[in-house]
Amino acid sequence: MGWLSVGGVGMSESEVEIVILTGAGISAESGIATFRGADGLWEGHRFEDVASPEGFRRDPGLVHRFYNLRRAGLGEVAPNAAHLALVRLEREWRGRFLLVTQNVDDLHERAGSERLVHMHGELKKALCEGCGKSWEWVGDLGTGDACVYCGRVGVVRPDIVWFGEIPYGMDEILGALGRCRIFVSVGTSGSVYPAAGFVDLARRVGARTVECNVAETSASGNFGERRTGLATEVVPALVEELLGSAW
Ligand code: BV8
Repeated sequence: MGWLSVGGVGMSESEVEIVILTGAGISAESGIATFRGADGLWEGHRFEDVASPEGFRRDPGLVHRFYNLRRAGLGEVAPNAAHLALVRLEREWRGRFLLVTQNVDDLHERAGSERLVHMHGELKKALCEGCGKSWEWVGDLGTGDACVYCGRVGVVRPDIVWFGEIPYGMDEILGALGRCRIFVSVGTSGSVYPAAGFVDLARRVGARTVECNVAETSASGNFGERRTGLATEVVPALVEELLGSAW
């Protein structure tokens, strides 16, 4: 077991925890559009209007269509070199590791990630607002679908965390952020909370913070380091550096 000098403090590698946060930018080179790369509108609707409980109550058919299109699109995309580099880091890093994604696509798990939290839910899951149960779902969802557990109709929705709803896995995420020595964000604009505040929590415990993005973001000033470039280029290079532990 090697020793690392983390900020001048000697630590055994098994103590060094890495937390990775990904956003839509890591899936962009796989062909999945980012949220704010476009004009932030979907079929003329503000994203926040469609991805909200109010939007779902107002027009469930529109919201189901928004997610059905994205769920169907998963069959046409594949993980890219950035997803695969994070799998290598998870498998070869000798300390603790947690990958938190804001993305609702399935590219991280298809790449092989296991220590993974989908804090904003998953396209390939359905949720019953009647009994609260969730289940795997790969086809279209609609207002006529019944809950596979309680049988109710009209209360089934995509298992997605919408604006104003509590993200999944927060206890695990906050625990890891409180222990981490390295925090890396990949492909996120830092425009949605609480994810956008994770870097501050990592800095508060003295972690090394690295932002990987193709461009500067409103959050860039909160990071100690930046790796500017395409995720498929900068993430494999950063993983190589971290595993070389020459830092
Ligand atoms: C919460 C699922 C409390 C849907 C998403 C008023 C009322 C209620 C809440 C609020 C309020 N005001 C503010 C809030 C909080 C709110 C919020 O933050 N609003 C924003 C608009 C200000 N947040 C919430 O409501 C959250 N819940 O606060 O509950 C709470 C808090 C803590 C603890 C307990 C309770 C819930 C928010 C979840 C919303 N759901 N997604 C869906 O996906 O359909 S958000 C959605 O946008 C994404 O999931 C993602 O998380 C988020 C941000 O998107 P990004 O991933 O960053 O993507 P974006 O397009 O913005 O950026 C892409 C980046 O990639 C860019 O920087 C680009 O440069 C880069 N890039 C592009 N290509 C590449 C690249 N980088 C590298 N390589 C490339 N090739």
